[in-house]
Amino acid sequence: MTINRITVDPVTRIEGHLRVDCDIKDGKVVNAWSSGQMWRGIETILTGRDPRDAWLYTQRICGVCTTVHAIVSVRAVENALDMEIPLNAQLIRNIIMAAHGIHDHLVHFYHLSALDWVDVVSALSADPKKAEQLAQSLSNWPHNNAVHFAQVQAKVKKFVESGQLGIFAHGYWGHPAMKLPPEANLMAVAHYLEALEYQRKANQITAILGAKTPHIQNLAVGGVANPINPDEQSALNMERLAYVKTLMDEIQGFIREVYLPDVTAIAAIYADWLPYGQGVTNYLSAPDFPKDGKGTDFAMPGGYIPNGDIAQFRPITHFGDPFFEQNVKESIKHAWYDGDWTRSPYQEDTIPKYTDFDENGAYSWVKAPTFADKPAQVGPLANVLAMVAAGDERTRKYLKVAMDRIGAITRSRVPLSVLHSTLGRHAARCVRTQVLYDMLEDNYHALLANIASGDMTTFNPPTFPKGEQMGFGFHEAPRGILSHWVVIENGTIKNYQAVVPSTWNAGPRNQNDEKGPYEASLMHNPILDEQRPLEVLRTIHSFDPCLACAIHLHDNQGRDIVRVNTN
Ligand code: NFE
Ligand code: MG
Repeated sequence: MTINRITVDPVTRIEGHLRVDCDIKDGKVVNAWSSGQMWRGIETILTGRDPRDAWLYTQRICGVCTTVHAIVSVRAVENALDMEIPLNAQLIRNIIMAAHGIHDHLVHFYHLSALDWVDVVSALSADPKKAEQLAQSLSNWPHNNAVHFAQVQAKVKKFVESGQLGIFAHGYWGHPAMKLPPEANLMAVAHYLEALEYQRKANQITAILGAKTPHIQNLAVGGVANPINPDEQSALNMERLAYVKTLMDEIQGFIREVYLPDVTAIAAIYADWLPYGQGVTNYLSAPDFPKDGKGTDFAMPGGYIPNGDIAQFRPITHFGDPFFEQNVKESIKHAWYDGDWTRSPYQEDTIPKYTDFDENGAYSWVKAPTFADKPAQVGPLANVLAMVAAGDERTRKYLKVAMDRIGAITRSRVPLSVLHSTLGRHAARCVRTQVLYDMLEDNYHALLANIASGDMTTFNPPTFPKGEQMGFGFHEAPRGILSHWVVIENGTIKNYQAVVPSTWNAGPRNQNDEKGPYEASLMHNPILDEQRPLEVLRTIHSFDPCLACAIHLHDNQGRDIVRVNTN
């Protein structure tokens, strides 16, 4: 049999520019390459600047995970200064992280990836009454009724008849790998549209506390800039906090009664896909939602799981944990940079050297990170596995609900091992969202209780000693563990590096020529139609790629990395 090469460039419904190449033999992927096709220069401008300003710049690395590069930047500087922040500041940051994560996961499932499984055009032939029966068998969501479904159907019909599918243009409609009955497709399209509303409500919480979104404005090295006065007109008063609670109550129903039933129903109906997409099974995640000002006690555990064996889980236990610091390296052997080294982020340089796409040499702007010298998969699946390994009760509860639902539809006992897959990443993201909602509530109530106790402090001013300090911060961002690494000298930034979730997952082969997580997960995926490689999108989208995050060039000498003549 011949081997055919397919190149998907660019992969759409993601952030940034990603190219994926696959070799296909006998209808299966036998080799794969992931290539980041864009690069930028955000970190270059940090050298020589005030570390207190870094978060405002780093946050512009991405317009999707907007809060995360801000949070982790202040954490890195606070770690370098060995600082503690006030409890109120930690709780306000936690609420922002939870709300942003929920928003991000809803957008990912419904708007960035569901249409790999849901055929919008097929929804037109659904019987709204039967769609109602199906939807009501899955959940008590009040909008799951025939009248609403018929309205959605009429809306989509208008799109199709006009020949302008708009947001639904260019999907692989009618593809032989699409398996949902028309009624399930109609229900899912209805929820796609509703999810636009609910992701916005989650994001409003971020905006209320962060002053705006995308790109919050309320952080400071040492805490937050939300003055608290529960009675007066101030940045954070009872009226604002009550509004946050109203929004929380509104999004809870959608998370529990729509997102979870939808993901588990789709996973069950596509059970034939459960064997695909495993890839790299070393999993890395960060503990997050600190309960104290110092970051020594976390509500969501994280750590490292080698070879998919949760019995070997080793937790990361505190901000500054050397177990994390000493095991992270990046390799540039297969990336478009000058040299061939594998180094700790503190010691990296970034000198571009573009050579065109050379599958045996350099073929990506993304570096290849390793943990303990091995590639690692990051993201909600890594996070959920770590929480299960650490015995987190709520994660176990929601995971059981999800697995039982899949089991009820497939009429089988579904082992946890199915999570190591394309669909497993969706299921884990959904389970994580359930836990994030609990984090939102817990931190909201903790904030109110702490304010009620009379504590109004939100900021501890940092002081910068002479000489050199090094530090790193980590955060479990929506796409996985994010870390920033900073070297400060006499109060200014000497070196700054970010090792980002999509760098871990989208990275090319590493120093030992081992495949990165995207590449490895594509192996053995079935490809029914080489002209329309829907299956490649399914597996790649399940990671929720963000290429702007993955490649953020940095030059610690402050030289120009690129010159663009615009005349
Ligand atoms: Ni640009 Fe991001 C997240 C970060 S990355 S979306 O989550 O950090 O891969
Ligand atoms: Mg980097």
